[in-house]
Amino acid sequence: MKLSRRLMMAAALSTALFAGNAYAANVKIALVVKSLGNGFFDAAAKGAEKAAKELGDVDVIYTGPTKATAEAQIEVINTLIAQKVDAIAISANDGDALVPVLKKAMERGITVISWDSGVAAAGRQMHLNPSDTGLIGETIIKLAADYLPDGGEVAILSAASTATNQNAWIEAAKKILPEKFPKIKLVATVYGDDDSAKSTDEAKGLLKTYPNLKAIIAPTTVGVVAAAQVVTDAGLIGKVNVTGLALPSEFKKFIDNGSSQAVALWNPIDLGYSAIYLAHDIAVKKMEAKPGAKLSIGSVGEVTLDDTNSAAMAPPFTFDKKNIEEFSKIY
Ligand code: RAM
Repeated sequence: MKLSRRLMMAAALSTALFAGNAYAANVKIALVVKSLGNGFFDAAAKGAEKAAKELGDVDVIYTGPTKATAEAQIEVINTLIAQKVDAIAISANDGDALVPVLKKAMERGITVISWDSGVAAAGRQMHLNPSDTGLIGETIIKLAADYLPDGGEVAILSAASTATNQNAWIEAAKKILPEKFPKIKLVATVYGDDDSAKSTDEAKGLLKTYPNLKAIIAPTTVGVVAAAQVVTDAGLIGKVNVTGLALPSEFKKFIDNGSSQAVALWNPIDLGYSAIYLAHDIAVKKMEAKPGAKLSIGSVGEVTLDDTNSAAMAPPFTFDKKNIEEFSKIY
């Protein structure tokens, strides 16, 4: 009896060693998103699972609140701290409000990184941007300007008013507007909170308040769908062009029906993959997040951290009539 138990233990041990796992439990990494039910984050979660499979010793906890608010994310993070996860990779609804709770997580030995929408430097070890912020800001204006040779009024329908990523892109867009797109007049910026109903109301409000509006720019995959649906339902196809950042699988129908000429985005699967990969390698101390560090991200490649420990991935990609069909099958 004793012998066979010892044999069984030896067998279990060699299996663990063979798996490269040396007794240790898997690395538990929480992929915390702005809100659940958002197709963009579901695509990122697919990438997260892909990374977990390749790394072989990761359990991904895909989680987030139902509403895209900082308060709701704080609750989620407190639960993850109590659960003793090894790492948190978060897309933040507010870069400052989350700092205290994320500091608490780091004090307890949890690795914290932000991705997509950043946390202020004090609340994370590194931040991964999907692309260069200035380039995204310019892209969202250009997408509208390309179809407005005579210029005209445009408005922005954003996500939450506290969202780090959208606020940075809008700021960058406003900066280059006068110099590069002097004929484009930005008349308003409104916030749909990455909530379909609120985004719909805000888009309707824009059309009512600005009868000469030529384009709605929504740098959010939730807002852009809502705006295109509103323009379609209002019979304004051809009068108001909807553009911004859109997930091809959700947005193809609006390129098809002409309510939008073109939109842009990056690969959300690669983004989620990278977030898990980096959180893992920092958590297991394979690499250290410090200015100038070159961090390798499996099949995605490599990024270099700047002096705020932030890095950016690839340039945004434009989707229009010619290619949206192909990309709609991927994400
Ligand atoms: C929404 C979210 C996300 C943003 C994309 C483009 O899904 O606001 O943070 O990166 O749009």
